[in-house]
Amino acid sequence: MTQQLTLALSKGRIFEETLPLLKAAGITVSEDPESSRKLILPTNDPNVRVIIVRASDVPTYVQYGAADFGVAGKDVLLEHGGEGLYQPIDLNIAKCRLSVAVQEGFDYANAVRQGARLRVVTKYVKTAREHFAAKGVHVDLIKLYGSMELGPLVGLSDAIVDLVSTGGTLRANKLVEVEHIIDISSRLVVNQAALKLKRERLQPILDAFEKASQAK
Ligand code: PRT
Ligand code: MG
Repeated sequence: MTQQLTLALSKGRIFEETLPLLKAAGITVSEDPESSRKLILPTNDPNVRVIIVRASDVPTYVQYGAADFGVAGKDVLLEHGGEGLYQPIDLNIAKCRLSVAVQEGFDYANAVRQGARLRVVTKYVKTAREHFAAKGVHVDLIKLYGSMELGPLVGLSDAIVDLVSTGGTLRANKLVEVEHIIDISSRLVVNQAALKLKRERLQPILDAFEKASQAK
């Protein structure tokens, strides 16, 4: 019996940047998630399908085996915790960094030196808490789901913890990076049970992904 494989991806940059890796494994996705409303996309291989989920939900689908494997940012994996997931490959895609940023003119270093209690907005509460605890910075974290850059501009917070790639979004909102927390890229995550039960089917795809991502 041929084993069915389900791959969880999010729309946008992760889908776009995973396509060449899939191609290296001989898999082409038959529909474009940007124009299709379908959440289950067939591929040229009748035994491989792609499901489209929110970026932060990819680890959950894979953890519970609703998807055998998926692609998720390190940022998302740090918040999720990685339970039930095998993370064999750094795919070197969707690269960015997680940083602390403040409004231009706000003296972050001085505020920290004075032991001030800072309000920080972020989607990454767990990672941010660990970062500031390790540095001994006192913070009140406020969870947001998007547009973190707005926080300091409207007086919601002193700082933000968010992803930065070109820095254009910070610049457009008159914010400056004051601390680099961690470099981010996307990882392949595999359900631990699927790795054992579907190894024969999964391994060639993992090998192709690894080879293609090292070539980048
Ligand atoms: O958008 P949605 O709310 O559905 O989910 P999501 O934002 O989690 O998904 P998506 O597709 O935007 O991001 C998926 C993954 O891409 C993230 O988990 C990261 O691992 C990775 N990634 C790489 C990024 C960026 N680069 C990035 N620049 N994710 C988000 N951004 C955002 C950032 O939050 C900020 O608002 O882009 C803005 C900054 O970009 P620059 O270029 O202006 O610095
Ligand atoms: Mg986004």
